[in-house]
Order: sequence, then structure tokens, then C-alpha cells
Amino acid sequence: MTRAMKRIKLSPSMMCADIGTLKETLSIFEKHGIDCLHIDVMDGVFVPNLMLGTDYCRRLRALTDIPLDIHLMVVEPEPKIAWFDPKPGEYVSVHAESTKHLHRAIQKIKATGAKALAALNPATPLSAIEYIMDDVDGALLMLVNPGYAGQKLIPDTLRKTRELRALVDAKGLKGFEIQVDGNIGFGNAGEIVNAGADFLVLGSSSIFTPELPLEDAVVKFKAAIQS
Ligand code: S6P
Ligand code: MG
Repeated sequence: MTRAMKRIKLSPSMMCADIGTLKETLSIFEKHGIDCLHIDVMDGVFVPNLMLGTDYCRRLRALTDIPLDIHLMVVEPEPKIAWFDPKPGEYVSVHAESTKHLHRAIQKIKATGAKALAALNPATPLSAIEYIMDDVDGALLMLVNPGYAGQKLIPDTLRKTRELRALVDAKGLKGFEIQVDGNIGFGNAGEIVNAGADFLVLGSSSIFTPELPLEDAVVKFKAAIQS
């Protein structure tokens, strides 16, 4: 199967969504088959910003059946995983840089029934996850430094995406998902998918832009990854 034919999952970054129009936003996502809602959890320590928490997740689950995709950017993530009450069908990602025991944190996520992704900052080598790839459901490669929306993609993260895809293919890990996050736009989405990503986080560089109504932007983005 070529990359172009592969089903690409889309996960809008809810920290970029207008809270005043949340219900309309969710109904657009439901109508267009959006796969997940990306929840950026920031503690002001692991990253220099504070964002989204447990109550927000609980509220979103009451408003929609779209599964959450919870990106933990916090120090000492292990005890905090349960705070989010992850559900089967959801995703939780934990940063390799945030824990001394990444494998243990991954096991804690999997014990909840949710899928576990190992997240890597742009400067962290793939070797940080190479020996636990059989035990994760996928990886989250940051294409920007975590902390803020609206940053510029660090070019060598595309080489890293290609290298991870090659490693996944060489190991024959069929279900392993490669999520990428940061500055994914209409113009570079094709290149990012061709590099091997199959799970894209969408923020201010694509669907949450003042230049286009949300629904038009979703339709345009889907067309961009199909062409
Ligand atoms: C960044 C965070 C991301 C952003 C996303 C925003 O720390 O993990 O999920 O919300 O990158 O997208 P964009 O297109 O503004 O970079
Ligand atoms: Mg994120």
C-alpha cells in the first residue's frame, strides 16, 4: 500500500479551538469523521506554559464520542495518568524526557485500556524508544519544541520521521502508529505523510486559522493529504 492510499488519522489540537464555539466545532469534527481530539496538557515545568486539564477532558467526553488523544507534557507523569481516567479507544502520550522509566509509564497507560504513545522532543534521538517499540502502540514525534502553538517546524524532524518509519517497517510492527505534532499545514502535509507519519495533529497552521472557516479548512486539509 502506498503512503497516499494509507488512512491518515487527524487529531485537532483543542488548545487552538475557540472555547466560545466548542459545540459547533465538535459537530463539524463529527460530520467530517475526525478521529481524535488532541489535548495538550502542560504543567508550566516540563514546558513553559500551562494548558488543559482533567476537567476539560471530562467535559469533552460528555459532549462528544470522538476519542481523546491526551498529550502529557508534565514532569513525573506516572501518577498523573490515572487523573485523566483514560478510556479504551483513547490515546495517551508520555514524553521520554519527562520520566526516568518510560516503559513503566507506558505500562500504566496500557493498564487503563487506552493506547500508549511514546513522545519525543525534536532533539531526542529515536534510540530513546528503540528497545521498547514492541510495547508501545506508537510514537509521537514533535516537529516543534513542545509548549506553544504557532511555531516553525524544525526541518530535520522530517528525516527523523522517515527514519522511524524505516525502523517500524524493518521490525514489521504493523499496528505501530506515527503521530506528528507541530506546524503541520496545507503546504507541507503531503511531505510529512510521505515521510511516514500516519497520525497528524492539526493546529493553527491548518484548520484553526483566521483565514478560513473551520469547516472549509477541514475539507481543504483532507483534500491536501489525498492529493
Ligand atoms: C505544542 C503542542 C501542539 C500544538 C500544535 C499546534 O506544544 O503539543 O499540539 O497545539 O502544535 O499546532 P500548530 O499548527 O499551531 O503548530
Ligand atoms: Mg501536542
